Amino acid sequence: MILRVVLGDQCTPGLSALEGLDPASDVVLMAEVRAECTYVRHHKQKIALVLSAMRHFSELLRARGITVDYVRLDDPGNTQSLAGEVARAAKAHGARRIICTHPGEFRVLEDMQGWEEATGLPVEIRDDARFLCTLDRFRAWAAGRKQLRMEYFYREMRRETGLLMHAPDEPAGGQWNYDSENRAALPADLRPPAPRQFPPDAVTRDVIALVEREFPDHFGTTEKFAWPVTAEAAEQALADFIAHRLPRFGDYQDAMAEGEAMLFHALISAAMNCGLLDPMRACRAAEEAWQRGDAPLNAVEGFVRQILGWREYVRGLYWLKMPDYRDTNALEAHRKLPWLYWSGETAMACMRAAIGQTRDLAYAHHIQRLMVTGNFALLAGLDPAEVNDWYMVVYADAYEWVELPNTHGMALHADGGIMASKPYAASGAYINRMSNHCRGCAYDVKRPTGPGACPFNFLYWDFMARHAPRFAKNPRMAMPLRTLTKMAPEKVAAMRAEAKGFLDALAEGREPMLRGGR
Ligand code: FAD
Ligand code: DLZ
Ligand code: SF4
Repeated sequence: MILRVVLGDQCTPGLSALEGLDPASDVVLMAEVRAECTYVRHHKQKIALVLSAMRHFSELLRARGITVDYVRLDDPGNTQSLAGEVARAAKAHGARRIICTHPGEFRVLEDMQGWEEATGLPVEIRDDARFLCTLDRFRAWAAGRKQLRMEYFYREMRRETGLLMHAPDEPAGGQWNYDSENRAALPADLRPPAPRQFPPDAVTRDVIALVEREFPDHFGTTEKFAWPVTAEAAEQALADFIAHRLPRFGDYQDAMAEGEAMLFHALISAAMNCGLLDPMRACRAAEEAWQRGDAPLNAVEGFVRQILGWREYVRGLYWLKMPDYRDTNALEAHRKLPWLYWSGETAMACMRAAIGQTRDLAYAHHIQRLMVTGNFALLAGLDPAEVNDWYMVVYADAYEWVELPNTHGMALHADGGIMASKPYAASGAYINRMSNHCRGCAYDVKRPTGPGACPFNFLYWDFMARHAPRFAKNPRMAMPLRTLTKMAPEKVAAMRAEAKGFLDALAEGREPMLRGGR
């Protein structure tokens, strides 16, 4: 008898751990365990989503005649760790071997590598074939390269998969990348269509009650839970995106707007990351929409680039660079994460919007993560370990393989530039250009310093001054550094003093512009 282990983010019928399964003898183990719910104190919606997806998936396997040993979180005897449950099940079923699929996080791989010794049984860890680029393929691509630029990786992936290609070396439309056409702000008279919601079914309602009981202190609320928890629902979510939002996804990919949490985004990462939706299926569906003339190329290419390019690239990078990657702190950032990241209580309208929707929906789109909360953390010099923890906690789609490169590398530049050739640092002007948040903000985006000045402004120049020597030779930083050298030294000194005063005040929970601030 072979014990086949399926983790919470492996709810995929074609999972490599299930290949060759003999329904007459083999048993699939799926275990809800406290250790996985609390290694970071995940958003309540993330736990509910994963446990509900696991329960639904176990029923699907059973309906196919497969024996599933499903351990619920509150089952008596649950040892509350993956290793403990594997050992218990192996003994109970008299297993001869254990088969599993490569996990998404380094700490789980290390754990899995100890299962052989813990159980005395051979453990086979199979590749995770749900990704479009194998880890070996990525390693081969990275070998000998000085710079690991996503764009070049993406082009190889386009060639290899034939996605959006006219001929072997000819991208559809003649261009590889339409990023420059993805930068419009949302016009005042354009209301994005409301995405399809997936209200909790009976299984999810049970799980939400369990989460509220067992993890009452975790971040976030569950009232607005609307995630797909089955492959069927994930397919409907994709179809809803392709029909109603994909055509404008390209134009407004970088836009932000007050009261518009989702704009034209796909909302599929949470489902895709736990195995409910196949990434190639999502890319092909978008390509077909373009071929039918239902969506323009800039939208479809932008979408395919995110999945075939960025998603595969960050995974490859994670496994190439771990475990040392997460310990780097190239910009020597040591400030503690201010409480406002948890409370959302701030007079900064852009931060309040991003954090508020994160609490209510376990979702913020890419530009909010990168250019609002991420940018603030970068400029303020917040400790990467604390910021990484925050991003791991607060999003329904957070798994370290994708969260870490995006946060540590792209948003914080803590890897010293492996992922991005320059830091994504921006002043309030960027946020003002891409959103309408500044109009209703207590701060003045046009003021660089002085009472009511937008914090992103003085923090930006403080960041530039702080790191000027490091970036002096980086051609992509030449423009802001030149502007800095042209500024009167007193002005720079005033902004730096203001930045320090503001951050010290935040650390003490008293933001100057926030009435009754903590
Ligand atoms: P869309 O904007 O509609 O994009 C479509 C799909 O492309 C996404 O579903 C996702 O699978 C993929 N994608 C887009 N951008 C990226 C990217 N940079 N890296 C990997 N895949 C991408 N994504 C996660 O899945 N989990 C995370 O924990 C996560 N943490 C992030 C942290 C930071 C600081 C930043 C800047 C980005 C992070 N991202 C993460 C990437 C991105 O923000 C989310 O994938 C996206 O917002 C998910 O929403 P969506 O499905 O509506 O995506
Ligand atoms: C995220 C998560 C949660 C909240 N709970 C479980 C669980 O109870 N059992 C399980 O097998 N997996 C869970 N997961 C997903 C794992 O954390 C995930 O498999 C690892 O982080 C590796 O990607
Ligand atoms: Fe954000 Fe500054 Fe604009 Fe306020 S003024 S919304 S703090 S960028």
